[in-house]
Amino acid sequence: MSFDIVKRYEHNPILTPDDMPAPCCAVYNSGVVKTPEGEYIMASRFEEPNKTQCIWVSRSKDGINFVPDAEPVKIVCKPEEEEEFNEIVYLNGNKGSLIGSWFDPRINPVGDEYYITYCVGGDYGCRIAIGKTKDFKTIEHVSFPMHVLNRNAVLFPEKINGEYWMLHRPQNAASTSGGFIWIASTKDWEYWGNCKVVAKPEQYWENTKIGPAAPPIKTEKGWLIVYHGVFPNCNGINYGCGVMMLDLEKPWKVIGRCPDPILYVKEPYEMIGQVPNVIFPGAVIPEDDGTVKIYYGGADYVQCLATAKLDDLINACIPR
Ligand code: M1P
Repeated sequence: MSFDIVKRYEHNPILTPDDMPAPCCAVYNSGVVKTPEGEYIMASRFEEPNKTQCIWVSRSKDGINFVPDAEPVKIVCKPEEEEEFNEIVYLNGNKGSLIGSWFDPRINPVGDEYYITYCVGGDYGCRIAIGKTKDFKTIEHVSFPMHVLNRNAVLFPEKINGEYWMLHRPQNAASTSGGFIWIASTKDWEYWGNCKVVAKPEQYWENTKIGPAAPPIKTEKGWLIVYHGVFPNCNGINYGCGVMMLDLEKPWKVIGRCPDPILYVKEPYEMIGQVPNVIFPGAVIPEDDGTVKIYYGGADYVQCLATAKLDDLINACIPR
């Protein structure tokens, strides 16, 4: 059974608003990377009490105990891009409003560079942004790869067939509901094409929508993908986390998938928060001992950690 292959860290949550150096009402849905030097860097969605959101980085030696930076990440763009950037990320057409919104960051190592994919909110709806960073203190804006009403973007770590590839989720116009996992590719980070549907909900637990969660992991069997799926409760939503395998050369082709969630809402810190019954994975970090660390947000409030054996995740994907 796939239900018991993931173990929650016994002292979850690993990061809460009380750990942060500035007032906040939530810190969650983080992307994480382990650098070649062995440092874990976590970029979290940080919500100020006035609901402005930003990305806040914390660092760790063991992947469990994280120390937040003194201030949030700065997002910078070239002077000629500033007008477009501000119009897209700020509310009220940026007229007198400083309420911007960037959230749900993913850290994507591509080659020897770190790309940050994240969502921006604003007058036009949610849109994916891509940035690049060296020090995780400043993110340099690269592009808005897709039209509005797109989210959950993650990047493949290497070129496939000479191009860079991204998984993402177009959403319904009216709400964040709806949506399948799509793929697109680019040669230059500016213009994207080859847009294809990769996967749709298949089981009850993921009935409402599925979205890519963490950058794909290359295995001998294919690209291992962790994703979130949502089930509609009579009083709201209920999230789970699933796995599937994509073809190494044709990453739009699902070659294996687990019918059950590998992680589903069970603990109080996943049920009680700003949005109840949410587990929102954002990173899967392979370790040398064959395990992986799975980082996920709990109830849109705190940051949590779980572990699994990489082989168990691979074997949970039933070939098709
Ligand atoms: O509130 C649950 C989640 O809702 C959105 O995620 P998605 O539409 O991809 O399921 C995001 O706002 C996410 O941050 C949030 O955790």
